[in-house]
Amino acid sequence: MSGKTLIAKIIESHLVDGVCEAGQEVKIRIDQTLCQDATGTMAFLELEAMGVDRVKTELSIQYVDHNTNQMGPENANDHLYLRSVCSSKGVLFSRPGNGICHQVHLERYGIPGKTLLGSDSHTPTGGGIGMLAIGAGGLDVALAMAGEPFKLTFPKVCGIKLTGALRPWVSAKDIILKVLSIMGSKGNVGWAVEYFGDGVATLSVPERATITNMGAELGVTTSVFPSDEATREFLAAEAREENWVELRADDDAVYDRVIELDLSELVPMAACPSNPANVKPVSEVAGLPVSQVMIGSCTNSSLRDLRMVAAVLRGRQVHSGLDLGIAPGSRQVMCMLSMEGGMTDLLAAGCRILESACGPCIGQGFSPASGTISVRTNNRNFLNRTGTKNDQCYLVSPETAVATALTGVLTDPRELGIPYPEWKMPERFAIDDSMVLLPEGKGVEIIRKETIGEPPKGKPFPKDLEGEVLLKLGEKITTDHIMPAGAYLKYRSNIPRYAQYVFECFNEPGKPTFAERAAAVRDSGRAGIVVAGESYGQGSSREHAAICPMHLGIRCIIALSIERIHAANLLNFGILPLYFADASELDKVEQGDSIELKGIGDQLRRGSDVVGEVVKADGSRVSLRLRHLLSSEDIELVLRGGRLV
Ligand code: MIC
Ligand code: SF4
Repeated sequence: MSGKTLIAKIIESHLVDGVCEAGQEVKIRIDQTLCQDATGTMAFLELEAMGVDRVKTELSIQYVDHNTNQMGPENANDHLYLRSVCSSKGVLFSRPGNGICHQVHLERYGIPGKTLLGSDSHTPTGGGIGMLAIGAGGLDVALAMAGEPFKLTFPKVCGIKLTGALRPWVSAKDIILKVLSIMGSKGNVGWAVEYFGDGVATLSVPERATITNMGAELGVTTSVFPSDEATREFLAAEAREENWVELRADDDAVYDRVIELDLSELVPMAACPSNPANVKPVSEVAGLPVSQVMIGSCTNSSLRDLRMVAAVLRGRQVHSGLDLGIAPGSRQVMCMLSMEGGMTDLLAAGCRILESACGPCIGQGFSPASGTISVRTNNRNFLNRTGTKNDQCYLVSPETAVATALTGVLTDPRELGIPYPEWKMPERFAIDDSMVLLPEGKGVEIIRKETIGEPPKGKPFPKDLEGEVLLKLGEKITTDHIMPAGAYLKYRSNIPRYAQYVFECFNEPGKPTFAERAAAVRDSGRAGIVVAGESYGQGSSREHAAICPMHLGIRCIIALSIERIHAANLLNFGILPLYFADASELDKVEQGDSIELKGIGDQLRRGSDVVGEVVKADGSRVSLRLRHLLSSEDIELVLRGGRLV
């Protein structure tokens, strides 16, 4: 018998149903859940629709970090609703200003060996402290709060063996960018990543969390680090040493794939526009003129990162040709920086201090000027995500970001020629949980203002599916393409309004929008269909990328492959995820064609093959070979029209 991976150990200790073998469906108990406000309102409306009085997890927490702009009443209405519904249902509420969900959760609530399900794709940040932390759609998180087990495919595990130690000016972000350059951002569905080897001990928990956070960009289910002395040190500094347990894979654990990284060989890296896996060494893009630098987001806004930035900026000035924005990850980070004097260094250097929230990472302000380069420490640089059309966003480490802020051009920080500030974990962080409200329980009035609408209900599938191909897309279509955030984020609680922006980036001036075309097809009684290439639904967990298309009458997505969280969201909202049998089948379909799938329910139940016909504008017909990957439970779910019917 060979030894076990850490991921297998945590799954086994939470197993409710299924067999722990790669590719098999398992159900696991969820200990903790987290929601953020942009996905949380729907999750709680769904929880209410399920008739749940009180959550059944060990800990459930709602953070307000995404929609804090409050342009108009919508965001504040969401906050009021969330605050009241959490109080009534037994959920902690982290007030706006307390920080970004993943950073605060790591600091105050993450526990090694526990399972965490979050309605945000970067929930695997918790893997930095040894949790099995997974992102999911809001409805799946609502089900977990209701006490239901979470269903996942037992992953194949890629072991990443770290040896050596990072050299000065090379940091955790460069490790995950290197991993992204090896594994890519597509084709990793069904995998999870586990870090092991001597190099692990050289990384502190905040550095590990940078790596597990951006593991989301690989498209893997989760990423996990062992829980060791460094984990104990971090928990002790958070006055939570009692939460520490030692956890690691067996010495003879067998991984489905092993990647070896000698940390001492790594160099500063940058993810170039417009995908996190489009990675090059910074030296290859050095010298590009930059109009703004943004240091923040749940990837790189810990005390470790910002202390380093403050130390570099001490006594120096941000280059006059650019703006440097800093958004500390949490109130704790902000307080520590203030107490230690780092905040004064940042202000004196000419930084723009932004709220401790997601902000620019999700296009909420600080958008760059058109046609200019923005350098950010975030995890995603999908086209237009900064809020500027056709943006050019480079993702880098805080070291590269601060070097760039000093010189005005993309700069390899090793070229700065100044000593690298050393990082030491504080003995005690500034702990203050007063911005986390504890629930009061039953009897609390749930405040629902006029901008908060009900989640829409699904409709059962017709016997024969007949529909129009409204859009034919290429590969790596992200949920940001499907359902843009930025300026429209405030409509998250109003599905008909938000649905107007589905696939907005593909609309052409002077022509009907996607939403208008889809609604017309829906109102004529036909189904809407979207086809795409590899890796459809990358990125954000936002279930709005399924709910809003559902509202517009989309019944089927046919792609070469679909990412995990998005495929689950489609099912939850009664949209059938199908796959082309091979790339030549995709070539048969054009936008404007009709597709007929006769006896769709019977076909799904009979096996994995689905056959149909493409009907061209001139009435000619071509046969179509498709596949599905649904369990019998999933088939009945989607045929019913999803979970909310
Ligand atoms: C993101 O980083 O894309 C988001 C915004 O945090 C999303 C959630 C959302 O769209 O509300 C995510 O990562 O899941
Ligand atoms: Fe917020 Fe950006 Fe992190 Fe998403 S990736 S949770 S928007 S900081």
